[in-house]
Amino acid sequence: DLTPRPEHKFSFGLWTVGWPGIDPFGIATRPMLDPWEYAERLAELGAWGITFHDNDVYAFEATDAQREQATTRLKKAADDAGLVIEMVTTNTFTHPAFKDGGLTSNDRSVRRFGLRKIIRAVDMAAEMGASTFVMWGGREGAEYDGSKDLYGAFERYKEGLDTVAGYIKSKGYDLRIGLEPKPNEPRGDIFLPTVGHALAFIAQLEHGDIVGVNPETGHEQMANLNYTHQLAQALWSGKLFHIDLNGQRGLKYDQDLVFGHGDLTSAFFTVDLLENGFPGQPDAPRYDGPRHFDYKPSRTEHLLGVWESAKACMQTYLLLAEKAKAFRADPQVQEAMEYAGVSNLRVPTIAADETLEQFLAGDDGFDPDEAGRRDYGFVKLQQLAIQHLVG
Ligand code: GLT
Ligand code: MN
Ligand code: MN
Ligand code: MN
Repeated sequence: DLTPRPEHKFSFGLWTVGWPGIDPFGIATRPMLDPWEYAERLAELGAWGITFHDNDVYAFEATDAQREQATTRLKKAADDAGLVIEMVTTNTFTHPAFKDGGLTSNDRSVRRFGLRKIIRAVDMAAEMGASTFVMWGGREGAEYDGSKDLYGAFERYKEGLDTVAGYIKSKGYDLRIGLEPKPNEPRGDIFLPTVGHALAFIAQLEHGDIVGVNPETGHEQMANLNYTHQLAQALWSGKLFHIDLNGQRGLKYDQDLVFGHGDLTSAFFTVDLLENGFPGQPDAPRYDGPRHFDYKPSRTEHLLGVWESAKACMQTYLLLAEKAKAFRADPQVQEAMEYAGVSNLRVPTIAADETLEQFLAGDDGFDPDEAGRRDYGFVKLQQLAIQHLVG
């Protein structure tokens, strides 16, 4: 059954379906609706949640009264439609003031303004009942290496994150921060370019316990990385707080295609990890958060195509989920996995009751040549995945 239902936890950024097609070379190709109209329509399509930036809902220059009015209206629309506002984020990239960043701008007055804007959005996120606060530092970076005090940039980034996370704790909000890595675009080089960099940065924070990652499919692929491996490492580290699913075809500009419209085989294994966890590892963490799509309906599509593309994201996910279940349940696959040694990797290399001396004293009668002649059968296993995927 490929009908999206609330239990699937599908959610969409309002800026995704709400993108009117403005790109660096052209103006809008379709009208912009009010935020609540997108929310209502997404609920009809079977979505469970929505997410948004402060300025997706009210203008950068909105008065307090205007902010209040817009967020109240959106919250009511979401409640009436049965939608969860699961994540909220801040826009610290559109206004020209942020052209050199929000938390790492060379201009201290911009950093102070940016930090206040982020903290105001944290209050709004808590009011909306969100559980995740995403921070995508798209403008935190540089085009020219000489333009930044790089040590200062990391210090200020840390200062900013710790201030926001410390504020969340001091208020007792039930919110966690998801840092979203991206290697480039709009900056030539963005700080925290990949999941690995974000995890290493989080380890340096004072309040890193409530800071994790929000990896986006295309962003990791723009860095030529394996998205599923990035998710796996974040999960293993207990830091996979949120996800942005979409599609990307190779090393080029950020395409934000429909989920599965990029590297389909990779998408299959992404869904396999999200749906099946780490099979054979009962104590391993599982991701049970939102299946959040951060894509852009292509500029060639009008409103009909916007809704078709949102449906496509959810349908592709459900198709892949079915196939990933069937893949894992297939006795031929299980046999191929045994042959490949997949379960062997779960066995600790040194036995629990073995001392390091005992370990170093023996050689297990190991024959390197024999090990070198081993056939792993990974190709056969992959072909079984392909059979499930396209069969
Ligand atoms: C922007 C970016 C996305 C981020 C959003 C959150 S903003 O659209 O391209 O990848 O997830 O700030
Ligand atoms: Mn993107
Ligand atoms: Mn994007
Ligand atoms: Mn994203």
